[in-house]
Parts: sequence; C-alpha cells; structure tokens
Amino acid sequence: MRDLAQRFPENPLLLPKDLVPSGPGLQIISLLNPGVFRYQEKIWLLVRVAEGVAEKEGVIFFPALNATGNTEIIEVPLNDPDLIATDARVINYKGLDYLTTISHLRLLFSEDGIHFTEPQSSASLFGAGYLERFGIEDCRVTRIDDTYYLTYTAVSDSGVGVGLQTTKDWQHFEPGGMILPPHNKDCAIFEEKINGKYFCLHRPSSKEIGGNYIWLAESSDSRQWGNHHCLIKTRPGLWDSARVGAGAAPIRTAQGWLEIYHGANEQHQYCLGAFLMDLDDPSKVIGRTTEPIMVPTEPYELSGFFGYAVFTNGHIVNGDQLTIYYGAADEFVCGAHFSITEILNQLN
Ligand code: MAN
Repeated sequence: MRDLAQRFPENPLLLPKDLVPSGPGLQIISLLNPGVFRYQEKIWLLVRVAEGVAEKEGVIFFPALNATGNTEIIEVPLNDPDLIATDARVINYKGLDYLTTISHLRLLFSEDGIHFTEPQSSASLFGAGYLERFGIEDCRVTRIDDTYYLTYTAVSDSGVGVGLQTTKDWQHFEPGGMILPPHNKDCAIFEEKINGKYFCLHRPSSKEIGGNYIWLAESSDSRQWGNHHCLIKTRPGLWDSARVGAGAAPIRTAQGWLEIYHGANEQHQYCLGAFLMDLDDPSKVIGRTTEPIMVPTEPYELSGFFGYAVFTNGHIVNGDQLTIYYGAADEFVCGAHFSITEILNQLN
C-alpha cells in the first residue's frame, strides 16, 4: 500500500554503530524515537539511545540504574523457570517486569537535517532517581517563548510515567518531576497557550475497562495538569485497534491543531495516522484519518530490534512541508517529508 510519506533516500540516518556506548560493557542496541527542535539555526535531535549488554550463550542480561546513577547489570540463565522472555523489549523475572535495554537521551545536530553529528561537549540526559531506574525514553520537545519543555517516558519498577524538564540553553536543565504518574506516556505539550492555559496530549492506560487512548489535559503552570478529556480511542478491526499515542506537539493549521499519532494493532504493528482538534477548544476532535498516513514498508522498517514499526515523536514544520524524524523497527532513526495539505485532505 502506498502511503503519504516521502522517505529520505539517505535512510536510515542513524544506526546503533554510529554512536559510542555510554559506558564500559554496554552496547548500543537501538537509536530511535528522537525529539526534534531548532536551536541556534541548526536542527537538533534528542535521540533515545537504548543500551544493553552483549549476548552470552544461555544467559540474559538486563540493565538498571542503581541509587548512585550507575548502570547495574542483572544476569539470569535463560532456562530459569522464573523467567518469561517472549518480547524483545520487556521481560518478566520472578513476577516483576524489566526492560531488556536501558535508554538515555543524546543530542545531535545538523545543518541540513540529514547528516547529524554529536557535538564535542554534549549534555546527554540520563535517568535520575528511583522513578527513572530503567531509563528515560521518547522525549517530545516543545518550545514556548525561549523555554524548551522536555516531556519523556520515565521507566522504573514503580511504573511508566511522564517526566518533565525545561531548559533555555541546552546546558542547564530544570527538573520538573513526574507530571503524570503511571501508567502514562506519549505526552506532548502544545507550542502555544490557549486561552491562557498550557495544553498537552498524553496516554494513560487502563488495563480493565477502557484502554490505551489519547487524552488532553490543561495546566496554568505546566507542572500541575487537570481537566482531562479522552480524545482518541482505538478502533476495533483497524490498524490502530490496540493502542494509540500522540507524536510531537500539535501543528497549528488554519483548519485546526493537526496531530500526528502512532497506532498499533494486536500484532504490535506500528503505523502513523493524524487527527485534527479545534483551534480554540482542542477537546473537540474535528477529523481523523481512517487509513494510516505511514505504514512500515521499507526493509529498515520491517526488520530490526522490533520489526514492523514506524514511530514518531519529533518533527520540523516549514510552510506546507512537515519533516518527521522517526524510529524505524525500534532500531534506526529515519526521516520523511509529508505535505500538510495532503494529510488534511485525508481527514474524515
Ligand atoms: C514498551 C516499549 C518499549 C519501552 C517500554 C517502556 O514496552 O515501548 O520500547 O521501553 O514500553 O516505556
């Protein structure tokens, strides 16, 4: 099936071997799901770097940060009866869930939006504290005035929630704590206040009644969020039947706030779609694509750490051109252009 994406011929833009691991004994397994922003005339990616430990026959390793912020490796024999290792991303050991990799966030910049390099003195962001023991992931970057708001997934044995940090210069970071408690992720703050309030999209999960749906919340200070509304649900039988989650900050268009989101089905196949919210009252959804706007089709999207996945949480807008940066097969960073008009024309 042809989708609306014009993939960069240079894809994948970043492969795990392109960066150096953060410490001895660690191996970069995936580079994925970058936050994207403009700063000092350059395009920057805040890439999720997922690290693990080199495989050894008959053994599985899983990393976690200890109280001093260093990575500790837990080692379990593969034939241990208390081990359930059926998903490449998550394992269960003695009834508790662990990640097979631990992620931090690394800054890379580019002049042309295609070739990215790590600056000499780059400030990588690592998980800190007991709520980020299993790392930080999938950061959305929103700019309001001269402040950048970083909303990311904070993972620990206490659950998966949304952490916030702010910065003005990408050197000093102000911690905002966990703004949305477990289970919650995929949080993107709007780049403008509406009627004096901050707004964000987020994705709480409800295991029993309900599901993995996209919600809206508002705040007067960007720290305390309330007045939650459920906006976008999964659709039985469609490509987004199992879970949906917001991408980066909504894009202001004349017709409304346009949001690119990911959806997955029961087979964990990740595609992208779009929906539109009213400009003055984003709790009103005024359109949604029935078909995906992007479907995994290329070899680097179909096979990798977690195949059949395209996932975005960062983009650049230039007139009608939307450039998304996305994680392909949970292993590579790629880029694709879209026409905003073409996406708007697909809305029902
Ligand atoms: C899911 C996947 C993983 C991620 C965990 C925790 O299992 O998205 O990549 O590490 O959630 O967020």
